[in-house]
Amino acid sequence: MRDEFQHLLLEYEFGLREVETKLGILRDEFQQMHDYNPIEHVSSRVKAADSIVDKVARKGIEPDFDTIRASITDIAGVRVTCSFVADAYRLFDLLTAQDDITILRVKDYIAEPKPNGYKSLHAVVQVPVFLSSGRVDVPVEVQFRTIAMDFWASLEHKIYYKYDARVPGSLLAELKDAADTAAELDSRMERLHRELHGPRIERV
Ligand code: 0O2
Repeated sequence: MRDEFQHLLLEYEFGLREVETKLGILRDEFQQMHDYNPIEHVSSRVKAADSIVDKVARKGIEPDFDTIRASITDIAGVRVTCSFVADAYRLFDLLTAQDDITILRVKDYIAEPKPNGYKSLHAVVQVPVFLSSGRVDVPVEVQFRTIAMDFWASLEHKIYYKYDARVPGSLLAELKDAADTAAELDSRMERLHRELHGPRIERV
């Protein structure tokens, strides 16, 4: 049982590597072709075993491997932090257009932010991994966001856990306000960037 679980997690680890390689190739090609890097930072993680067990309990799903595979799609997660909103969408388009990538689900919290102010573009994609036993298709959740969105989300996450999900109303209002400020900063920075580089950003 333990070995089977370890093997399951290893498949997700390989799925992450595939997606990270794809993102690294896009970043390096952009840098070389356009002298421009649309990716600020990429981080990834395989969900900790404890968090998977918590999620299984929270969702009330059967704790067998097949159900876990089918129901929990963020066991492998990659976060792509970009300078500008346009880059977040551009990277999403370039990654999901690749032949061996299948889009399973998209949630565009940039176009439609969550009520608390959370913004990010989420895509659950399936990527093939070739093992000695054959091909397995591994779901990976990829989150695309700007530096400002990432800054906000990481602070909000800390506050949420500090208050054990019972965040006081005044703090929630401040967080929403901060999210609006972050969105305004994103717009201003992107406008400045366009002024600086002219239409070049449109071409790359
Ligand atoms: P962690 O620690 O990042 O892994 P799901 O429960 O995943 O099947 P859900 O919740 O509808 O379905 O998925 P969604 O909306 O795509 O969000 C999942 C992930 O997005 C979360 O993972 C967070 O990483 C991030 N996220 C979503 N909403 C918020 C938010 O309001 N604030 C912050 N800071 N992050 C958010 P986990 O598993 O919750 O956490």
